[in-house]
Amino acid sequence: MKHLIVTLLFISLCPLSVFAGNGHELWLRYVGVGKAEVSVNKKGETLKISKTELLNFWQGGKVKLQVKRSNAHPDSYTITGNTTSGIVITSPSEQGVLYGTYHLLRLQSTNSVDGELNITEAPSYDLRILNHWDNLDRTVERGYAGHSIWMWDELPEKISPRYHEYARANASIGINATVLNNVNATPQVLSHSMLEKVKVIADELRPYHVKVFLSINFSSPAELGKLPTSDPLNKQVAEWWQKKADEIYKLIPDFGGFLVKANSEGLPGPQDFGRTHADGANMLADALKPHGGIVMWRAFVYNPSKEDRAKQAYNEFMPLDGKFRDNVIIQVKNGPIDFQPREPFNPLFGGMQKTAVMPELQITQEYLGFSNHLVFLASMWHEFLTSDTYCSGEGSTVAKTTDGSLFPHSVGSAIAGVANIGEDENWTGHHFAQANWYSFGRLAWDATLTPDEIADEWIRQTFGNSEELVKPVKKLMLESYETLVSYMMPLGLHHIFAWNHHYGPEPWTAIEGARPDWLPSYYHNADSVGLGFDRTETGSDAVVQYFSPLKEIFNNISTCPEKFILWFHHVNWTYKMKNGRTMWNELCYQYDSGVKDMRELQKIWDSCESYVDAERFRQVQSLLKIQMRDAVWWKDACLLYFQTFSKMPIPYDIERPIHELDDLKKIKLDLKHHN
Ligand code: GCV
Repeated sequence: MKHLIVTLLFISLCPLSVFAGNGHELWLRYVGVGKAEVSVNKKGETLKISKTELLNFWQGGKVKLQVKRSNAHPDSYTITGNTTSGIVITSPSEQGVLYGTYHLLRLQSTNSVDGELNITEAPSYDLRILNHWDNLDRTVERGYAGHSIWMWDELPEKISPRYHEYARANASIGINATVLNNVNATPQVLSHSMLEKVKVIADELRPYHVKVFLSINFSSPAELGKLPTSDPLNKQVAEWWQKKADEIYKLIPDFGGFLVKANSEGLPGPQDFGRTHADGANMLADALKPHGGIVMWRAFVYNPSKEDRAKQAYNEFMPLDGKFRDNVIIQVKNGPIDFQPREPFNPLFGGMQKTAVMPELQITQEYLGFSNHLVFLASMWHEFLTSDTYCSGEGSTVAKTTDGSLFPHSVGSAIAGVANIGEDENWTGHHFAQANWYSFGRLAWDATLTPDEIADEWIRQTFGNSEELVKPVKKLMLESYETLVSYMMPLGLHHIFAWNHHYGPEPWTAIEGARPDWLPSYYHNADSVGLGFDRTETGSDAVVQYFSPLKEIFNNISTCPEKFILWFHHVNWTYKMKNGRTMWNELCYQYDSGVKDMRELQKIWDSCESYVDAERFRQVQSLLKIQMRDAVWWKDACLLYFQTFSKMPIPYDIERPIHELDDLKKIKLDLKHHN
């Protein structure tokens, strides 16, 4: 007993020492031992979790947990009371109480339990879902944190403790669903033996109210079911899917539904049979409907054609608006190309109004330095969610077009994030990549949260409340996104990555016979006149897909925001930017500022050494060195290459290139496993 008291005293006096510095606990580093008395008004597995969490960690006295019927959103909750007389968490559902519980603990961890609490929270999006691009052999497409956490070989017999930890982490930030496997799906995922494994994971996640979905391959009836076709209008095919749905729901009664990548990047789909995306989605929706399941049908489609790739998803899907069943949601990537460091929003947001549309964000950093670069993505997603589409006049933000406020749909609202989770001890490779998982959950819960608010709460929970640490680390996080855009692809440049991976720069790549829309020159169009993709009405006319006044703003070079100028315009090297510099000089200064700002971010982290445990400090410090070197690599590669077209000097007051272009062209990274 004495030993226990001494240990507890030590724990509460020395918070950092309770945890190894490996980051495995994520933001859930509750310290100390709970002193709570917790009462519940009902029995239930999820309520029990709330009770246990509070008994273990709440320092503030009595808490009453109550599930009470009401018309409020089922996931909503209220927290009232104070630490002296007691706190009451009320929700129409058990999961709402759980979200309230984690919110209360979050307030405690961030030193924000102050006086009388009177909090009401309801989620922005009904479905807050992770998409794992995890293959059944446990490799992860675009995954940079080790192998998949789903141990298919061991299942269904052996249950990894990770499943439970994963569910808890997600529930703590309001994530309530997950797609377990890659959108590049194999038909085998629907075999009975696989479904029995999926069932075990679903059982593990259920108490935390995380619902399981699967990505499916459209050719499953032919490939798995051995039917002569997978044509969605074929009766046998529809029956095959119905039977498959029955089989799934027998094992997993609350199964969420299917995510589908069809007729995209070589995957099969309804167009193989002369049918439309709506035909395909509706056939699957009909199979799931009796069970309450939904279809998330991806709009990420493009083909090598004369049409600008940025226009293709809109062209394909707009004519189908209103033609989908009411349990279909169209899942659209934030930008019209593909998760680039910076893109304008995809015009399907606000464009499609009669069909539910959900944003797909990429948490894993496929195009943002893998898990080597520190970049806080709440900044990017905030910019996206608050972008004005003008579809119903001013203020029609992307968030409002998708969260049900402008266009309510009976299927509800949803938002997806491509997970950055793997079996690395710290889950995400880079300790700061945890903040992106965290931010996705928090923004899905409350799309109005600012990057500043999210960073603040994440830092306090993950590293501690010392202001000497919170202030600089917040600055580091909040500046990281602009910094990365500046050293990689400023001014609207996009997709100038290396051919066989998306890590380093290769604006020069030219591969004979390759799909032109997979080559950087397709996007940057550098020539003796200038740089950038002409998407104005005299170019590809992608601007026409946006509502007025946005289309006019983007169309006119003098009103187009300069952060998108090379996205929408082919700009002369000598074009005068708003600050009076030529476009060429501005490009140089942008790259240079990316490098300079990186040096500042490095300094900031070093100044935090005494506030962070040695293990996490060193890991981040050494990754920042890599990021710093990469920033110089990006700057030199892009400026030296584009200079071969501009034929203008790099302004003499900025850092000189330290590489030769020919040497940079020889760099070939062996990153195929990431491809
Ligand atoms: C899962 C990009 C990525 C692919 C990804 C695809 C998609 O092209 O590079 O790895 O495939 O997007 O989102 O379907």
